Amino acid sequence: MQDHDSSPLSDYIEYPSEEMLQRSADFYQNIKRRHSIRSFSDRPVAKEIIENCIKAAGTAPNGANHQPWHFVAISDQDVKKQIRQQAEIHESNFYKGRAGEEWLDALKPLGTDANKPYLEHAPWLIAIFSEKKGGTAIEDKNTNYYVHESVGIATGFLINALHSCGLVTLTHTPKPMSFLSKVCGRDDNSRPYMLLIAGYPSDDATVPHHASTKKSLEDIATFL
Ligand code: IYR
Repeated sequence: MQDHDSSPLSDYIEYPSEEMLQRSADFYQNIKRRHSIRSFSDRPVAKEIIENCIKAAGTAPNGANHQPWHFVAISDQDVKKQIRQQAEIHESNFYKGRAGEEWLDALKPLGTDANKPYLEHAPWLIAIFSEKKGGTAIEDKNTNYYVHESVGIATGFLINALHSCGLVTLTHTPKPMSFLSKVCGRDDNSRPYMLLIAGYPSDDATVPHHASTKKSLEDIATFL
């Protein structure tokens, strides 16, 4: 490797192989209880929990450590209302036909429609932005690399973190999402990536059967 500043890996933990196997099984059992939820309680969730989960997301691997993401965490009722209003306008056009027949058919077993009450009911909306230009310092305006991949992984970390502390989420991508930049006060350098809804499930929350059927290991993996 080329010469560069570094320090010894000091926080790595090796587990005995039995424990490693148990941990892999436990992780799977735990993550398979994650479901996209579309009915939220309005029970509040402490800001510090969301802060910790965003800090966890910020540790995701990314291009050249430029960390090309920004998270806008919204609990303000007026801002949530604005987001709901704008998202529902776009979703209404989408469900009225803009999506096309094939897409609408694919969504039927999920039961989704243009009505998005959870955008107002859930205690937190986290708007995730990707940053076109950046660097390791916040004021940098250099090229960012693998932006989509980096923000996707960070979003995965965030969903996992929220699930781990007992919250449910929904990944929401209203199309187009450009209205989010304005509502969240982001400039041209920020591109809306996803809106993550987070909170407690409502008492009558359901999971569509269609969404809980997962492909087998044989279908999703090849071992060579
Ligand atoms: N954004 C829309 C439509 C939608 C699209 C896909 I692909 C989904 O998996 C679920 C919904 C909505 O939120 O209703």
